[in-house]
Amino acid sequence: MGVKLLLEKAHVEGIRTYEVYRREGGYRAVEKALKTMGPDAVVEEVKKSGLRGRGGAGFPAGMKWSFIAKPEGVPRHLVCNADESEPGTFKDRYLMEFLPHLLIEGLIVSSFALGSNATYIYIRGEYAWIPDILEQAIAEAKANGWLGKNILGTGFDLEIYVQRGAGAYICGEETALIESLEGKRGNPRIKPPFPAIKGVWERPTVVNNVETLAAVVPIINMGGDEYAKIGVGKSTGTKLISACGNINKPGVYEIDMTISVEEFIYSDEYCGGIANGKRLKACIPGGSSVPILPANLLLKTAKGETRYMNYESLSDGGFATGSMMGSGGFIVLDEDQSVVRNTYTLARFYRHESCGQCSPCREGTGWMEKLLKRLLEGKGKITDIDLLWDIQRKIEGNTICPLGDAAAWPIAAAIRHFRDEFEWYVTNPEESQRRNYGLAHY
Ligand code: L3W
Ligand code: SF4
Repeated sequence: MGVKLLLEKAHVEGIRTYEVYRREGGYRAVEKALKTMGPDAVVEEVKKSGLRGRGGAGFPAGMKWSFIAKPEGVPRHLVCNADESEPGTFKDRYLMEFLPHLLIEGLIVSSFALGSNATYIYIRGEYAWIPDILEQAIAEAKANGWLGKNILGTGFDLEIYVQRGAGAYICGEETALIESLEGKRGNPRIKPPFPAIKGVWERPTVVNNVETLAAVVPIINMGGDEYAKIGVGKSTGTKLISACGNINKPGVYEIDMTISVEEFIYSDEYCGGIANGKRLKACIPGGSSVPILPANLLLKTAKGETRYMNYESLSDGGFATGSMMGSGGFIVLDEDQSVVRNTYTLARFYRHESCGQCSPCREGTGWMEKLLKRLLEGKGKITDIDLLWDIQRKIEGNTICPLGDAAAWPIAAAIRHFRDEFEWYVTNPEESQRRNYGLAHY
C-alpha cells in the first residue's frame, strides 16, 4: 500500500463535514502556518517540497508563488482552477466531492502565503452538484473561525468565492479563466504578462490547480523537506491519477510516483489489469492533450528502460513541452480499440472547444476533424494522412494558448505510432465499415 497524503481520509465516514474533518486532524496546517510560520516561510516550505503544478504543466508551484508581484496598495488574488475538463481527467472532482475541507484548508494556507484576501474557486459548469458541497464547507469553515476577518487573531482576512463556469474547456487555460472570472468571454490572453504580474482585474494573481492547492496541507503539516523525500527526482510527493478506459478498476488513485507503469496497470491495488482478458494496445497517460503511446513504448522507453509513473520517466513522447504525466488522466485502450476513431473523437472535441482567436487552431482543428471523419467513413486517401500530419505541424507552436498544441500532439503521436492503422482505413474501406470498431469510454 503506497503512501497516501491526500486521500488517506477519503473513506472516513462523514469526512465531508467540518466536525469529522477537524476531529481527524483537519485545519492543523492553517494553525501552524498562520500562528507559527508567516507568509514567506510558507512559500519557502512549498519551494522546498518541490511540488509541481498538478493541472498539466507541472510548473514548480513555489517558484510560481515567488513570481507574484507586490506593488504597493494593489490587492493580490489566488484563483483555484477547478475547471477540470481534460478528457480522461476526474481527480479534482473526486477531491472536491469527498474532501472539500482539504481544499478549503489548502486555500486558506496558500492565500495567507500569497497575501490574497479574496480567493476564487473557478469550477466547471458541468460539475453542477459540487459548488453546493464547496459552499457548505466554506460556510462551516467560516462559522468555526477559519475564514472571515482576523483569522485566529492574526489580522489575516479571507473570503473564498465559488464561481461556476459555463461549460467551456478553454476556461481551464489560466488567462481564459481570468477573462471569464471578470465576466467576459473566455478568450486566452497573450503571455507575458503572466497572471503573477497581471491577472484578475490586472492584479497580481496566482492560478493553481485543485490538487496542487490541496497538497499544500500535507506539505505544511510534514514540512517541505519530508514531502520532497516521497517520490523520485523532481517528481516529489504523491500524484492523483484518474484511470479509465478498458481496465478492470477505473477510478482515482494516489501514487507516490515511484511505481512502474506496468505495476499501475496490472496490480490489483490500482487498475487491476485489462478488462475482459484483452491485451493492452495503447495508452494516453496524462489526459487527452498528451501523446498516445503504443503498449511497447508505454511499459518501456525506446532505450528499453522500465517506465515509471512520474514526470521524468514520462517525458520522451516526442512533443515540444511538458511531460506525458499531464493532468494525470490515464486512458487505457485494449486491442479492440481503433486509434483512428479515438483520435477522431479527440479532434472533434478540440475543434468544438477552440475559441477561434488564432487561425491555425480555428481552421486546423476543423480540417483535422474533417479528414479523420473521411478516413473513418472509408472515403479517405493515403494523401489525407500526410495532409493531417502537415496540418498538425502547422498548428504546433503557432498559437496563443496550448490548446492548439494539445489538438496537434495526439494526432502527431497517433500517426507516428499507428500509421498502418490509418492506412488500413484507406485500403480496406468496406471492411472498416463492417467492423464494429470500438471506442474507449472516457
Ligand atoms: C510567471 C513566468 N509565471 C510560466 C506559470 C504560468 C502557468 C504555469 C505553467 O498549460 C498545460 C497545457 C495543457 N513568470 C512563468 C510563469 N509561468 N512561466 O506557470 O505555464 P505553462 O505555460 O507551462 O502551462 P499552462 O498554460 O498552465 C497547462 C496541459 O497542461 N494539460 C492539461 C490540461 C487540462 C487540465 C485539466 O482539465 N485539469 O489541466 C495536459 O497535458 O495542454 O500544455 O501558471 O502562468 N516566467
Ligand atoms: Fe483560442 Fe485555439 Fe488560439 Fe487557444 S490556440 S487562443 S483555443 S484559437
